[in-house]
Amino acid sequence: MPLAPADSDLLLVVDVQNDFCPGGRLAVPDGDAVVPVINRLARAFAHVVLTQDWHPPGHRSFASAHDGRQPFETVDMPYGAQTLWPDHCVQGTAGAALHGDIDIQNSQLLLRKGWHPGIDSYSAFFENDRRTPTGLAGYLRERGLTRVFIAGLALDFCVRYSAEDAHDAGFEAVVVEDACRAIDLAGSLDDAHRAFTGRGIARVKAGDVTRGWR
Ligand code: VGL
Ligand code: ZN
Repeated sequence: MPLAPADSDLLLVVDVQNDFCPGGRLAVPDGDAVVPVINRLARAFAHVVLTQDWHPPGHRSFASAHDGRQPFETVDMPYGAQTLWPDHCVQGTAGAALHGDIDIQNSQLLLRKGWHPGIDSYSAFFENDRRTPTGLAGYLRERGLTRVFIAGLALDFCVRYSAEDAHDAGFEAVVVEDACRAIDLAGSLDDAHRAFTGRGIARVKAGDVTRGWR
């Protein structure tokens, strides 16, 4: 079904950064394949927001910040269970930069997240404590944007939780599946699909969105 973005629609481009692409510190398989898809997709939208995972050195989501722990293990944080990651997207490093081929002249906001030293932030709306807002919901509301199309990395972490939170905050959430790639850790991709289905979050293809707009 063709979907022509309206003036109240936003494209949210999540974490298309060097560290999440092949050769990066937390590489998502085939992660850089989303870049041309997203560049094309963005041209169909009047409104685009980008996010950037942006951790201080020694961030508590890094396994290296926990004695004797390895990446991809789970630990208890004050706010609940947290997967530990390799050091990635450290503020100011080349790995934290957006992929160099991202070419979106019409983006309006670059939202950095994950900068609280002790809290991870998958979602573009809330930190992983599920209570600390990033301010994005207020920004969208104030601008009259009501539907959020989501693309980027990784489908089963930052894209998933951004879509859930957008939906729960009263926005319509649409995941552009072929403009995302997944980490797929311990069933996380199946979990993401179940979460989308359970909440009625639509999954579409980039070709459906851009059709008629070129
Ligand atoms: C992400 C793990 C850690 C993501 C960010 O962008 O999906 N995943 N930090
Ligand atoms: Zn991160």
